[in-house]
Amino acid sequence: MRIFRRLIIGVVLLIPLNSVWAGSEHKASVYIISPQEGATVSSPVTVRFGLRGMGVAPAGVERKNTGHHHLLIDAAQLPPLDQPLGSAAKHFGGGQTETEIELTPGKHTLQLILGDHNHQPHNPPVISEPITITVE
Ligand SMILES: [Cu+2]
Repeated sequence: MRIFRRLIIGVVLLIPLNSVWAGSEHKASVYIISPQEGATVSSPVTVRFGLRGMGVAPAGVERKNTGHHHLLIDAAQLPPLDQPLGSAAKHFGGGQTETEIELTPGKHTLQLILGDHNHQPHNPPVISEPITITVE
């Protein structure tokens, strides 16, 4: 009985959250599958991109709820989100979902941001948590 009651409470709590999500244009998220936050790796580093709630399309291909990955390496701050992503980000306009990058020994940060067919961040923007890794 107690489990049943918890289930009901859970469902009731989820309803308002759902209506909040429905209010925004999308509920997509982008994340770095690997390496993991805090990992020690050797260069070249394979970075795998994860995307939930949207699809990957190559640059130049206009399709609703799609985009291509952009990788920020050691970016001190996010690029402007109201204009197309420029050379501060590495573009994966072919629709790639992983890459191999050369990094110098030491600490580095990696962060993903999705851009549309024009390399423009979505509204709201789809940005991953930054991760910090150590290269041997
Ligand atoms: Cu791009």
